Amino acid sequence: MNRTWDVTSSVIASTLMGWRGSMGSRSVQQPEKLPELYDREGCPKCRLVREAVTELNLDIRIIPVPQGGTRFLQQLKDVSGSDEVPYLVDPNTNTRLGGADLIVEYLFRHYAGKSAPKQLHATSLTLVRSKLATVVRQNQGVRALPSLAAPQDLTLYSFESSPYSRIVREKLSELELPYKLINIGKQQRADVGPATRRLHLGPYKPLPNTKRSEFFAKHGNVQVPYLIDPNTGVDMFESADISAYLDKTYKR
Ligand SMILES: N[C@@H](CCC(=O)N[C@@H](CS)C(=O)NCC(=O)O)C(=O)O
Repeated sequence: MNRTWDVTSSVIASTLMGWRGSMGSRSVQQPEKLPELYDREGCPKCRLVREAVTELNLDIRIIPVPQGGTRFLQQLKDVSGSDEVPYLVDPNTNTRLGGADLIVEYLFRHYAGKSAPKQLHATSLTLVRSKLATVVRQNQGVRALPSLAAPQDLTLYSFESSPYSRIVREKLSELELPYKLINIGKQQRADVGPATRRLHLGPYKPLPNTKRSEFFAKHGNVQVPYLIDPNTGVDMFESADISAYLDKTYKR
């Protein structure tokens, strides 16, 4: 896929989903242990769970189970009794759940003390839109590629609707690389727009005492995707560079 279409089709995919998974809640109760999500980029139901996780501002461990992948398939079957994604394991509450609606409702109930918003329900219309988003992306992220395992999990800063972050998440899915997904969805008007051309005039200031303000203090701006690979000591911005790095390091 050429770069222009890669970015354009990712923007179209986010537009098809109404840019859900852009906003993150202002407060978050990050649990002690990371909830784990068996996931596949491009799976219409998994997308709804990831949208919910962005909106809750929750960090989570993603365990990719692409079609044809074997690295985590048996583990998924062992914990869930099936090969279906999405599947959530929350070690904080000893919860194991399959199915987008059940997972999303559990996450909202447990981590926000309220019911999940209607737009995150897996209605037929929403699933058709989510499927279309995958078609527009030409099924990227859906099928496994031959890859090397990473001894330690990678870390990705992202939010679900971010077109540039999607490109990286698809790659991590195809290469069956588990990662800590740190969601830094937008929390105020001033966060809207690309890092280099925000719609808000004047100097950018994230909300204080947030993951965004922590990121800003470290990097001088807030931009996703941002990848950290503890296996090689690499940390980097720029979706095209990150994709090339992942191919070079993990694709066989
Ligand atoms: N050239 C960069 C563009 C990255 C970019 O613009 N990311 C947007 C999200 S899609 C961003 O970080 N916006 C600022 C924000 O969310 O605060 C890349 O390819 O990674």
